[in-house]
Amino acid sequence: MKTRVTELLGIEAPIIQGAMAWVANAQLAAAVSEAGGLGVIASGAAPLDWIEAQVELARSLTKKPIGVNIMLMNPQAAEIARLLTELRADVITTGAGSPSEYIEDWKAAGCRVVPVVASSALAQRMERLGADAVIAEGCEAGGHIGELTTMALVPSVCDRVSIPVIAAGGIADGRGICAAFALGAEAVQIGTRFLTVDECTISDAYKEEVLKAKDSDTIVTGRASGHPVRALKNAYSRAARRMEEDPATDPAALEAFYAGSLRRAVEGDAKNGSLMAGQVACLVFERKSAREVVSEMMAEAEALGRKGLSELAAHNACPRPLP
Ligand code: TUI
Repeated sequence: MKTRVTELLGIEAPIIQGAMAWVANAQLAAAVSEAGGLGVIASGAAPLDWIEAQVELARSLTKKPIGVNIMLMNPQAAEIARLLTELRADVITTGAGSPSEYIEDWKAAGCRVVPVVASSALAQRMERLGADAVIAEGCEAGGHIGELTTMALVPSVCDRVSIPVIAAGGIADGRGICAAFALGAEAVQIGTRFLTVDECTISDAYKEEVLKAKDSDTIVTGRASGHPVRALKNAYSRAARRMEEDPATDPAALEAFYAGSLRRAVEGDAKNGSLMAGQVACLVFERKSAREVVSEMMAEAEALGRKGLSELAAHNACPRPLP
């Protein structure tokens, strides 16, 4: 299918893989791009030489477009921004901040620029500065989140910018894609559903927790410090929340407690690591390949898209067999 986003990015399915730090490497990104979506390498807090090597590895694994994400809270963001210009990344997505100062250089290098926004104000600023599209990410998402839900944010952004909008947060199947399109989005970004695909190289312990999760199993920590993060409930996230709620907690001790927590989860410590995942972890209950996930979600969305409203209202069953 075609939308302005598939045309802009040169992809077949309007699905962008979320750039999950320590998770979204060349293997996962190449698998999603090979499946017809846009794979995205997360630069997270990784060293420059790792980022460059991952981009080169992805380019050797697929000839299709690949995106790279820059996490703007990273103190090294300026260096990474320069590296992505030099590498002429096909697509650059950004998160956790405003990429205003980098957009001009990226555009001059021929990159497509697609910032993640959590408000319509930032979306409008990004459009003015030359962004090609924006990803409107609601707080159902995993990891670092804003305040608004996808249901409120996506139509609000769509009403206020002319560039294409990609919906993110709370989408894990064809129903979610169809709903996002009804809100005005022209593509979706999907993170959590890709955590458990065969090509995702995170620990099995992390994958098992995602597969087991129910709808009430995520928690938001870090609100007090201004960096809210959604993750699965476990010993780590519950302890973080307790420390945040205790007025006697030393802020430096809390920062030290957060440090390295995502990496620990990715490497297999499902108790003391931060198992970042979105609320839709409850919709993820099977292990499949990236290709199967992309084609299944698109088939579900296309089938729903052919229905009229009253037929849609009668559709109330999960499109996949529940475990
Ligand atoms: O960035 C994300 N999700 C992330 S980044 C990350 S790494 C991390 N690890 C530990 C602690 C904190 C982060 C894990 N997950 N999503 C994109 C996103 N961007 N969500 C929300 C925003 C956002 C919020 C405010 C973007 C811009 C913004 O305002 C910027 C401004 O200047 O107005």
